[in-house]
Amino acid sequence: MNLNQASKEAENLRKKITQHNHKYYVLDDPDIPDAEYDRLFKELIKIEKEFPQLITNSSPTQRIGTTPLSEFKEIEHTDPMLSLANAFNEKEMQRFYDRLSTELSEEILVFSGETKLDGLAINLFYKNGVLHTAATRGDGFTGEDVTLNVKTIMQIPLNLIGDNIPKLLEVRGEIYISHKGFFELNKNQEKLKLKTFANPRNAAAGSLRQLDPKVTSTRPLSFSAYGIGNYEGKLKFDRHTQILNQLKNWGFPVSVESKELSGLKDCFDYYSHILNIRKKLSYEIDGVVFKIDYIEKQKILGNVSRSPRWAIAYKFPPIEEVTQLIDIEVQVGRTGTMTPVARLSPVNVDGAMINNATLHNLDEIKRKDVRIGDWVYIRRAGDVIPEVVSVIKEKRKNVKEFRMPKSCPICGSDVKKQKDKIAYVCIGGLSCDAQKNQAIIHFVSRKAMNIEGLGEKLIYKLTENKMIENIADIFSLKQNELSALDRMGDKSASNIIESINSSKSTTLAKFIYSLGIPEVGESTARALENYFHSFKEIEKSSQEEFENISDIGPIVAKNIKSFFTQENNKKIIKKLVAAGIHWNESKSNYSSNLKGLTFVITGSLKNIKRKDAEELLLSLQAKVSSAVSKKTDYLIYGANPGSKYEKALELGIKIMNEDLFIKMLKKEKLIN
Ligand code: 9MJ
Repeated sequence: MNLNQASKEAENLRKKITQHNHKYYVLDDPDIPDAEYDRLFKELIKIEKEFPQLITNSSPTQRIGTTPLSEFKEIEHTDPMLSLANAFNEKEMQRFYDRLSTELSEEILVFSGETKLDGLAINLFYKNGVLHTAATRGDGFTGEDVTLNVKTIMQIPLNLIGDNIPKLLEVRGEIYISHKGFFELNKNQEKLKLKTFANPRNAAAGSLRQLDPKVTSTRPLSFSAYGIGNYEGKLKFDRHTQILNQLKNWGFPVSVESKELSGLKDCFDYYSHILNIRKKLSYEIDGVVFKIDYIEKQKILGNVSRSPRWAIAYKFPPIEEVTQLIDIEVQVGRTGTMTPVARLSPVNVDGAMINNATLHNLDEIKRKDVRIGDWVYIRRAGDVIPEVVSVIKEKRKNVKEFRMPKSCPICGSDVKKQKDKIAYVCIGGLSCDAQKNQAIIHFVSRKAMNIEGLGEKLIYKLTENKMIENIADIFSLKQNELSALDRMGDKSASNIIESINSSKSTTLAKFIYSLGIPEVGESTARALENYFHSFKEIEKSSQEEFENISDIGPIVAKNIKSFFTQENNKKIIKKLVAAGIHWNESKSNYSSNLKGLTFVITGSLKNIKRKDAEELLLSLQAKVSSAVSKKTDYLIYGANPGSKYEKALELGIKIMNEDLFIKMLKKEKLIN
């Protein structure tokens, strides 16, 4: 065989294998015996061995990469990955329907009804029909590059099949593990004396986040497509149901339960139907999703913050089981809060083994009258912490009442009830090992300073040996001190020092988040960065100033102020900065003419990404809204602006095209 013949033959075999993969893994309907498939595969391997120059990245022989990664790179989604707003009962569903009905001036709304898979959202990016990259949702704008792992999932086509292959296509869907896959995976993990997974969702996440694609390839991961992001192609789509159908034609598994629905009654019937068949499904779902079917109408409704206004997840009620409560212990959190936790006789709640459940606080224990030895109902909903719902009083025998300890079980300090609050706290502060350790664990976590290799066990060891007392001490650790620890090699110690050093370059938001200010999560930290752009400004601002920021209420504002007032915190921050932690404050100390103005962006922008445009506006202390109203100050429009443009004209709102907007950004010296 010469190269030319080999190239043709390899192409032919790849096409055949791709078709058979689709029939076997997606349609569950193979039309050749396994032996015949193996013969085709071996034939392709033989040609590729003889002519290695013919191997392509998307060849079916290249599903399992050979070299493990050292880390996942970040990938920016070209179109943000939104998450769904939830409805938990009929009333909330009705309210959603009424709002859309009013806004669209239509009584009967047409929806695509879908099951809501409980897995991990993923973005598959295809260039000219070939899988280019795959990324997790991350924060919606940027995710982790898990391409090599995703390529091992047989249900995901490496090459699209069928006609009208688009130039660009982002496929959105869920990676999950079926009940059967989960059961077998855990059985195997037990056999290998490895950690078992609490539920299919965790198992899917753990399997996808393996640095070695060989490991992922052994995990029973499945995929289901439910939408698209960025798309450039010949076909035009008017309806979401059309998109689902086309995704099927291009070779993706799409839920067979998807259905077109008209009106609210159809939606409620669909919900009841899926709830009825839920137990019979081979995978876990936690509700149903309703999406406005006509794309034009989706555009009219737009998005709010990170959720489409044209879709909702109507969640199923949580699942409950009965078990015996063996004991109640208290856990001491990062801020000293004592949370009573029920130790349970292990019970399987909808596929997950539950050993512990939260009792929230002492008031809750009293209200529910929970006693040690009681038989209790345990509730679990999706990925949230299981909780004790109620007690079966009829079964009560030989029980003991729980008392909140007077001293902290970890450090022995006094326990006090917080003023005006229900929580009991250990007053030990950072002298309490539990708080100390939890504060450090939070500081190094992925979304905070992201110091890899500094796991919980090691942190406990370091504090126990008095090698670190607080978060700032991490930066004084020496490699030889680390490698002197039990079971710590030179290489691991040097890796840890390296990740400590590389963590020093961070963002202002991540740094604020990592400090562990009570009730300051990632989004509040980001709001603080967007508003102030300067750490010094944040440190010296007043509670009132914090309250000016939308999303920050008086309690959080007070927490922030009081955090920066405490001497001990000031000392630690000083040390952290002296250790070399830094971030970019280039937009700081800037008072723009746009402060406080509200902008709406519509249509497609050519020269700037919408997310970048929004972030630049936020950095100028302007507000960005998704809907045009009397409160809008400016509408920025790109190509095909649609109804928001009309509405802005109607309301007499100032409008500016993309070019003018870019000029304005240049004037504000935000871009060159
Ligand atoms: C799930 N999880 O099954 C969406 N989803 O649509 C379905 N998730 C979704 N749709 C837009 N069926 C954002 C998320």
